[in-house]
Amino acid sequence: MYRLYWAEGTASFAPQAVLEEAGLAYELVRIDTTRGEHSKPDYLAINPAGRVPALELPDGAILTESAAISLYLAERHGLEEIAPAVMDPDRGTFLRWLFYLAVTLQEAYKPFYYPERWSADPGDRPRIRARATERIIECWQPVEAHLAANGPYHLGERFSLADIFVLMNSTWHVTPEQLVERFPAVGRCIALASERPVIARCLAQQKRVSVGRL
Ligand SMILES: N[C@@H](CCC(=O)N[C@@H](CS)C(=O)NCC(=O)O)C(=O)O
Repeated sequence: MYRLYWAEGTASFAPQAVLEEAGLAYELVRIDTTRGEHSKPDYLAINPAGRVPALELPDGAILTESAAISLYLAERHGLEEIAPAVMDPDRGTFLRWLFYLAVTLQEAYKPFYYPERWSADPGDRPRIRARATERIIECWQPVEAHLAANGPYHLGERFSLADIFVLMNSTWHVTPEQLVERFPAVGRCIALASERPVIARCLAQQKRVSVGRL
């Protein structure tokens, strides 16, 4: 059985959504990041980077990195509809956006949430966060342009893992209503993705945990 080390409001959302899309049995292990459990020895023994998510495979091996875990699971379990296979004409566009969302957009949120990693001087924090806020918007712009021209999903009418990553990134936005107001094509993609039963279930679970009702 898979074991997903998971925390609400984190990059564990996408791997969980893929496990659910595939209908796989898995154990969900909550890492309470609000109490710093991701930095404690028990979790560091699983993921020495101290980041969530991590996936334990049935043979005991550990995978980290949300995009790698998600793609691995989708390909391993034949979810070719949401992860176009090697010879699929949509493969290139799919990989382009999956990587962009995981590597560029996702990372743009880091200085906002962890400004202390960009400067040891606490006085620098407001400036780092202000610039991160601008940078986040810059990084959403190409996503909006692509979805406006090719949407509603990244692959047109075909829902994919890339759309799960857009939704996940949007949950990190401090003012999601402003994000969708500014980027309507992103808003439409997120709204459609959220209506899918599996995604709705994962979102509801995040909410339940956030208000202390796991
Ligand atoms: N690139 C990694 C990023 C993982 C990551 O940074 N997760 C955040 C939560 S979204 C985390 O564990 N933060 C704790 C920390 O950085 O100390 C992935 O996509 O899995």
